[in-house]
Amino acid sequence: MNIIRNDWTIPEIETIYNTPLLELIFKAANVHHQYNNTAEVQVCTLLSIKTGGCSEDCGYCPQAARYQTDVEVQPLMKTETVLEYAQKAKDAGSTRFCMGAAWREVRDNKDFDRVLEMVKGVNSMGMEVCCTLGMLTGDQAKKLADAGLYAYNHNLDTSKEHYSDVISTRTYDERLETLDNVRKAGVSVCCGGIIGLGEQHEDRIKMLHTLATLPEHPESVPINALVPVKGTPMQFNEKVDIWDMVRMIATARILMPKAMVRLSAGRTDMTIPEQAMCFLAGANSIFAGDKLLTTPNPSFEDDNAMFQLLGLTPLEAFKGHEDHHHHEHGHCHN
Ligand code: SAM
Ligand code: DTB
Ligand code: SF4
Repeated sequence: MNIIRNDWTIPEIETIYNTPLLELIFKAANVHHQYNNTAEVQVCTLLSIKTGGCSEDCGYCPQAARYQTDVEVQPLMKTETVLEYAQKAKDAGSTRFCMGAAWREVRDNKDFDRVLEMVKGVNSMGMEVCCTLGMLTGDQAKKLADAGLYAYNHNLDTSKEHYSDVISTRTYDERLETLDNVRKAGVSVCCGGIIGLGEQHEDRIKMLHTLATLPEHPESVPINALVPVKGTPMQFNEKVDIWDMVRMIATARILMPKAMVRLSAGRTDMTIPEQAMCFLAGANSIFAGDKLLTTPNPSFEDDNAMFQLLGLTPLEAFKGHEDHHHHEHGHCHN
């Protein structure tokens, strides 16, 4: 069966998520092998272009101004500096460069103009450019698209029901609206969540349901394990169990066969065999470079060694979804 479905039901997803672990991994690995080249893993590099001092109250985030964390506030970087980082990432083998800003939303000002410049610059280097800047209007999404933006990251983080326990300064519907604006501008959608926020299994299932029943699946789905940061309300949250991570990745893979499922935050706490289990369960993308936005991540050297060991190769730029800009929205591949 080679069909992409957008009509998954909660009971169906529940059944998949609750499948005995090895059976679930086996099924996900099968789907992955059927739809994708399982040897190819996309390597993305993150750069925080504006750090800390954020007005939001996301309970997991070290960049929220209201929490006392060790993050140093930094205004928007110079374009030149950002392009230097992008070149380094490219030289290290990254094919996607993602710029993150600790903003609630984009405002139409000089800073946004500068981000548009950065997007143009990175795009002209032949890398896929991604941004994560908070909420966007339709107009702002179009401006980013015109500047050459390839993808936009905007996470749902958890279920609609659990959302207000994690964040009170914006709503789930506002998140969905931005995703819609991004989609309509013809930009590839990157949207996923975090586990370890004190949610129930039910919340994870509901979040996956929301993602898998969007009019079009996100082209990439980051699955983050909470990185507990000192000073945030979630600093003492329990460490995410590796098997929960595997279960989440496998379920995402089965529901959204063609999406890039990204094994995102949390890899510094995982061994290579544990990460291998995630790749087997369908993960086919990682963030590389020794820093995520503000927290540590494995080095390029360590990841290269892991790729060698596991027989993985970095995915070329623009290969994952070369038809993205050509196919009609709302139309499923088959
Ligand atoms: N401010 C923008 C926003 O919130 O959309 C963009 C940057 S924000 C830091 C990007 C994403 O990073 C969040 O949506 C969240 O999923 C993830 N994130 C932030 N802190 C994290 C943490 N401590 N552990 C895991 N993921 C985290
Ligand atoms: C995503 O889902 N994870 C990345 C990226 N998208 C922007 C961010 C992870 C941030 C982890 C905490 C930090 O480094 O500040
Ligand atoms: Fe701000 Fe984004 Fe962090 Fe929330 S996740 S506090 S919006 S930077």
